[in-house]
Amino acid sequence: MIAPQYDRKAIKTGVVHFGPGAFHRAHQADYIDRLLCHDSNWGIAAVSLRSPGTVQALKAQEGLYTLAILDAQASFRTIGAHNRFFGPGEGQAVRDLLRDPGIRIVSSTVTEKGYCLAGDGTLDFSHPDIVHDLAKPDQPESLVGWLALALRDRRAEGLAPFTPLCCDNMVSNGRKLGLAVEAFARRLDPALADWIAGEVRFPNSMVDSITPATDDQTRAKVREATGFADAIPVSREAYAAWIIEDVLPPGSPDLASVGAVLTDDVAAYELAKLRILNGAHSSLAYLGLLIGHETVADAMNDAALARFIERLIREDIIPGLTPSFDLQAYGNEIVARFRNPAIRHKLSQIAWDGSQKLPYRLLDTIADALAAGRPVERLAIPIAAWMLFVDRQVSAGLQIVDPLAGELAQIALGPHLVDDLLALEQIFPQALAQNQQFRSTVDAAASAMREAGPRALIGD
Ligand code: CS2
Repeated sequence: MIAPQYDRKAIKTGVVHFGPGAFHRAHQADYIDRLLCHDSNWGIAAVSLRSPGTVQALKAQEGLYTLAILDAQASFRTIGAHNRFFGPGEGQAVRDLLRDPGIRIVSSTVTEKGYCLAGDGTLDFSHPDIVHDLAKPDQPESLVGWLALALRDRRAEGLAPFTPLCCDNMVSNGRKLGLAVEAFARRLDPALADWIAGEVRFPNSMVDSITPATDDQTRAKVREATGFADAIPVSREAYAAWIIEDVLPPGSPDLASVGAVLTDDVAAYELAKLRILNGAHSSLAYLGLLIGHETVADAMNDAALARFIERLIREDIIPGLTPSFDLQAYGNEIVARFRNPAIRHKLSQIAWDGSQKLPYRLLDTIADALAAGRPVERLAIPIAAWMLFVDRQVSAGLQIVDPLAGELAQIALGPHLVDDLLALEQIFPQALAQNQQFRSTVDAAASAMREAGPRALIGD
């Protein structure tokens, strides 16, 4: 294994990261690893208080693991950015660390569901983790509870706050997290909530790099290329982008020096990425799985499906976006990325957590199209495909990975699949669910798909 090009013993911890899964280790940790070559203040503490797996494995490898960049040419690097590790049962040590003024960034990739938000994007006070954390604010389970506790400690000790940096795929991710933490704190101590509102920056950020889950094939590839039997390598495509709202306070890591973009206008990039890339990804996932494909690249090799996705992007998604940059070129680049044969990105991975992903990825586009009088027939097809996917999983006795899995399964077993799914307010905002045009278009697409199969709808 090639060791990182900096003195790991000299690294101080400056970032605490909640959720050190594959995406974090392939994306943010890569930026930080390159930063550490010229600034040793930004080692990352990896925190995973619920599942021990990754943290244990990271510890066992002294924080070192391989990043495989799989594209036209493959390359392999050793990342050594993590220098502290906290798993289940180590909450007190995390609390102590978060008091350290050297910690400037508390970042997170806990997936959409990890923020405990309701359908309208505000904190869900009925979420069991939030109920728990309000009852026991010193022993939080949720990220929101953790941030509130750690900020409370900082304030009590007269210290400056750290900057929470949300790195999950949600519209206005930082703002939503900030409002959630403030609302949570307000229930406990209004003065703390005011301090959070006034002193803490919650930058919005857009993160992008296609990162398939690590499997035995990834491990074998890494072993063959590097000779290192890495238990936890990660792989991604060569493309990576990290766009961060330019509100980081002085003393923050210089992420721009390693290629992150700091800008006042994250919104345009964020919306374009979520709606084009993630919207097309989810559409490919549900349609591709119903047709019988396994990976994104397989699905893109299906000429009719690829044409459908390209039209969806060009004729349905892009017209709803403000053209602040060349969206067609951006869309074409995304389609080319999907075709990358070196990446085996399973459609089933993208299909997970549909209830959390559909709103930002497709439903917002549909709502905008309806408001502007544009057609929604094509956009309704992936929604119908998600419904039939849920139905198929349940009928086949297969697992649905989704925080609403219980509700979804119950609906799929009943007689009114489309109506009952549309009634789930956590997914479909009322105004959309009650829109007759939307309802009838989704209903028609689901019936046609059930009778004639997905190919009948995507065209040739
Ligand atoms: C994917 C994303 O799994 C998914 O749902 O759509 O993880 C996607 O690969 C990334 O957002 C790309 O940046």
